[in-house]
Amino acid sequence: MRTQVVIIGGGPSGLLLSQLLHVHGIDSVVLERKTKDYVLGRIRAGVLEQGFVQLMEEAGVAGRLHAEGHCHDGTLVSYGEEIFRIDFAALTGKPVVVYGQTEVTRDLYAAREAADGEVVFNVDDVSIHDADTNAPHVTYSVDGQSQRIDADFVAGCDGFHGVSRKTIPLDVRTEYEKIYPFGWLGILSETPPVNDELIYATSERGFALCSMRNENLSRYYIQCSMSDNPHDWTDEAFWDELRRRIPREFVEKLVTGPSIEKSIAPLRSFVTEPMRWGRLFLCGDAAHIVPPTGAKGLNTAASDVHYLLHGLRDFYENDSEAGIDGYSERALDRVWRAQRFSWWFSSLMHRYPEQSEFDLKIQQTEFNFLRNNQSAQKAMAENYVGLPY
Ligand code: RFL
Ligand code: PHB
Repeated sequence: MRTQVVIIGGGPSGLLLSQLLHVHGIDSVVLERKTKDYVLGRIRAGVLEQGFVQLMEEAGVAGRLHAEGHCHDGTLVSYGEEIFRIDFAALTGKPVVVYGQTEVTRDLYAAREAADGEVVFNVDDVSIHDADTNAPHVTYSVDGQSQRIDADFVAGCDGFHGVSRKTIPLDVRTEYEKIYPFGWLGILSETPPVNDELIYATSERGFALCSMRNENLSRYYIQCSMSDNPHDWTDEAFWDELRRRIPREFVEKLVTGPSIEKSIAPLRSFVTEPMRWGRLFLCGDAAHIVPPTGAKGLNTAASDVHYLLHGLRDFYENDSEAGIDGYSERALDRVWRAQRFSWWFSSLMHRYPEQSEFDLKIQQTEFNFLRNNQSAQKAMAENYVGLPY
């Protein structure tokens, strides 16, 4: 088989890239290790930047997002009983849109199917060959049969645990990593959200986030130990702990119910450089991970897709390699800014195991500075709604 771009990974990065390439007349094949149901069963991101929404529009898949997504003009931030609002609309003129990653992925799969786009599920043993030449190919097996696809380019959209990043030789790549000494225990429940905007809360007992998917579907997280097991957390224990971490006025409004999903996510900051090796380009979690506090993971994956799309269009439409040559540098510039923001917001909002009295005072002072200083709020809002591409 032959195609122009082989895309490894059928998560949001791979599907968005595939659909955008299709809109611009470039063929691709997506290879996904799991089944579609498995990919759609992963509960992840919920907050989209305008840049993401614009890419969904360009891809021709923004109908349901516009109908069912909710624009949020601000967010609440609390420290114990102290609470204030960051007004994104007043500070930046832009909102964010709450629309789950599951729905984004569902819309993209529907569009790929409607366009007869090729997505191969259940692939095993994916291996990238000759990426440092102009004629790369990918081998894989499906149902025990070995297959080969020849292509002009390979897009590595296969997440943090994929094969693409590892294909780049160790002497070519540099990895930067920070592991946080805690995780997030998240639940989904069919209850109305406690507030119509998100609440990022911190307290003596640690971080909590009140988020949502729609009017009757809430997403809540609490900071937990990475040694915790989600099965040991009863729903009651989760709700009790959440109540201890959010301001009293919201404790009174909180509607609880059975969880329909419960899982623990680690917090990690990670970047690999460069994001390109010959004809192989890394996009999204394959190249970088942020702690979820700033809601930047999926959004940064989307900016990578944007830069790569422009590079590939430049190649096919203008016979120019300038765009693909500049891809890694342009993507990494924005990636590091998202890393900085995610690290800063995570550091502000979590309790650390060996935090000294000095560290706590600094955290409290940082919080007060953000609450009282318009410039600090503007910087926060600009990063949260998304820096320009
Ligand atoms: P994904 O989603 O991991 O998809 C990669 C796909 O590649 C497949 N794969 C392979 N396929 C073929 N061969 C192989 N060898 C393969 N190895 C892997 C996998 O099965 C999978 O389908 O990466 P992608 O597409 O780059 O998307 C990244 C996002 O999923 C991620 O950044 C976000 O979910 C992060 N994130 C958030 N991002 C936001 O922008 N806003 C948020 O509000 C937000 N909240 C979150 C989050 C991530 C979380 N978790 C669970 C880490 C909240 C949480 C709790
Ligand atoms: C979510 O709704 O899952 C969510 C929202 C904001 C974040 C992280 C996760 O910062």
